[in-house]
Amino acid sequence: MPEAIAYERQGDIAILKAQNPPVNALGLDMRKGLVDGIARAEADDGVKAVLIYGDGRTYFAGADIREFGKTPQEPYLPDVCNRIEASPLIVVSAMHGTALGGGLEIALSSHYRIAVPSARMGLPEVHLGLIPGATGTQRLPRLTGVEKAIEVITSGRQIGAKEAQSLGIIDRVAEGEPREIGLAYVKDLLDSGAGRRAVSELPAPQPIDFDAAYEATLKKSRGQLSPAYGVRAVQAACELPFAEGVAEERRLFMELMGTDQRQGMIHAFFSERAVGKLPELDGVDPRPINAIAVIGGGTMGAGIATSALLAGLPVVLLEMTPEAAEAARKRIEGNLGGALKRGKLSQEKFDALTQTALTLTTSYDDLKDVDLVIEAVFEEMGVKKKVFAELDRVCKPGAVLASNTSYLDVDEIAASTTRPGDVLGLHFFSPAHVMKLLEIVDADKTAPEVLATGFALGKRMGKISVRAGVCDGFIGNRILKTYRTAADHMVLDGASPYQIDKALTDFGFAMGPYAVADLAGLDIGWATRKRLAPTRDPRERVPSYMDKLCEDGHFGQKTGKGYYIYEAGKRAGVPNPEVTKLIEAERTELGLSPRDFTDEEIIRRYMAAMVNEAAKVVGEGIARRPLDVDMVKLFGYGFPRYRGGPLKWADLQGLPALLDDIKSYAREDEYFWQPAPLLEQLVAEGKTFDDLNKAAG
Ligand code: T1G
Repeated sequence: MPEAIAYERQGDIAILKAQNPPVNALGLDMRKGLVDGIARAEADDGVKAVLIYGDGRTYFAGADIREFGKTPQEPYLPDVCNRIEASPLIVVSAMHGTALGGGLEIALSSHYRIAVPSARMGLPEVHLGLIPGATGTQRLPRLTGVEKAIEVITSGRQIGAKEAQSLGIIDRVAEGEPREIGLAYVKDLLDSGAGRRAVSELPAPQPIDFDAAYEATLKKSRGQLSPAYGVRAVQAACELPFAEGVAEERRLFMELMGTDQRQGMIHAFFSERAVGKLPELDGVDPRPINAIAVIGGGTMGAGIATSALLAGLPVVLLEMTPEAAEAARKRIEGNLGGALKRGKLSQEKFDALTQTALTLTTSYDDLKDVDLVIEAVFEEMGVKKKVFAELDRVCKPGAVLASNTSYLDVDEIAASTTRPGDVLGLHFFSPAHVMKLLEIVDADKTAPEVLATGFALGKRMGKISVRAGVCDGFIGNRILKTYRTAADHMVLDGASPYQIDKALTDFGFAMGPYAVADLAGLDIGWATRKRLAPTRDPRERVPSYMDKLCEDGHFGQKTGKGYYIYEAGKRAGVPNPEVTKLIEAERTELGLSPRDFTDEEIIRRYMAAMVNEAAKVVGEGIARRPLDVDMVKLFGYGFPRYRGGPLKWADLQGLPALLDDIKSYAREDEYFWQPAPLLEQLVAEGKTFDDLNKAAG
């Protein structure tokens, strides 16, 4: 096992090379290696300076996140930073890749900093429910001033080398390998007689109105704590001597370390990276994808085509008529228009994507050479089968045939072809070129390499891909239907849709279920209610008050009226009094006497329904692991990231209490509230959903 930090001497320069792939995370051995390396350099006769750089793809990318929640071991990172800065030798950091969190804090404790032009740096700890905990909140504002430091720390964004130099975070940018540019810079410094330069000895930065900044940050982060804590830590840099500021930073850091939010966000960090890795696909090579086709150029088809074009794939888009095909091109141009306006896409690239990489056709014969087809036509089985019959006729052997259906049975679609092994579901979320989630539906006959091809495409499109089994609504929409129903039941029993929306946004959702329904279009729910009505169990409670609004042509945002009324040009709506009247009328008709609901009870019931159905989805193997459900809800349904996902939230709440809730609700409505067998099993065995994640590997 190579040393975590390799020591080397070159002339009067000691070189500390970090070698802990893949990202030089600052685990215990790295921290010890740095402290020992500095001491060795100081004791090494003739050494005048130290160069620190990272081997492999990056400089230190931060503390080792896997160590969080465990007993911290010395040397602690803030002490390592202070030890580096205290050295009588000049210490220089040469950065490449991503110098993040504790990595940037090491650099800020160095006396001089140089970076390659492609280097990126930042303090992303807020994305882990934390704040910089190794002096970053005390050193950064001394270099950049308070406002910029607060912006960098509360956003957690990555900064490019050029901007970092303009902010005074780094001293020099140079082309070349980090080791070489570092050595050259050290030589320049020694030749110029430069001395050690400690950021901590710079004057305290000018204060601002921290209470106002704190409140504004808390409001903006919708209940997430860490950004607002970042403001208080920077405040300490202004109001306290350096060492006391560092102690205050540590106090705030450890307070956050003990929160559920920290656990939720670290769960999200690792789950986001694990969800696309399926052990059953180890060693399975995906089929090559050099060109794809999209059937249907409506909102979804155009979004999928846009996402593929942006991923560098040529797209053949098929529509029924030339006019419809041109309309699809217009939609794609609209999707790309935003990036063009913001300068993220050049006019030249825009033209190349919409004129060259995109080909329009009305003939299936033009699909004979593509490697993968995604069907995005009207959500009706007969229509889907017609399309797949055509694809079966024209597509080359080995082409992957995918359906973007949100609900329909992919096994049935596959069975309508002669090559069911080449069929899978690729369920995108609207707008498909923006939403990161991709449910990859693994049908009964889907071949492993076809599933692997779906994941390869998802990676290429920058999606968070999650494997889902076949059932009505797969993972996301199936669970949505259940917690949405729980909300509808609360409305019938006395709660208002607007109180429910408020309770859920306070909980951290970007929007409540009724505002989401208006955004998605009330006609979708209406069509589903009608589709399922013939087979509905009489014990099922399904409110009908919204059918009346839909019959009158009110489908939400797209018609200006739904649960809310939308003034032209305004995204947020105001409650629609007609809805309240319709609800009251239905309660009277059903002989229901409304009762009050607290926000807390609304959350408990809504989340209990979500968790219970999610446990059924995992228990049936529709989702492979609980973390798969969490990622679906985070990336497709606006679940607050700082809660980690519904099943992580459930673990943090305690499964026994949740099961008790469900059992108490079942006494009111045994049909709807049937405890998930998996939940009962976990409680009986004293286990958690996280135990299942670990077991699934
Ligand atoms: N600790 C442990 N493992 C890490 C890690 C880290 N900091 N960063 C990445 N990994 C693992 C990751 O799980 C994956 O593992 C592999 O490395 C490659 O990562 C005191 C408190 C650096 C931009 O928040 O943002 O310092 O899945 O797939 O897309 O103030 O990783 O292969 O088993 O993401 O090229 C602050 C987190 C820590 C940076 C590279 N630092 N990392 O992205 O590769 S808190 C961060 C990233 C801190 C101090 C505080 C990204 C990346 P596996 P990857 P990538």
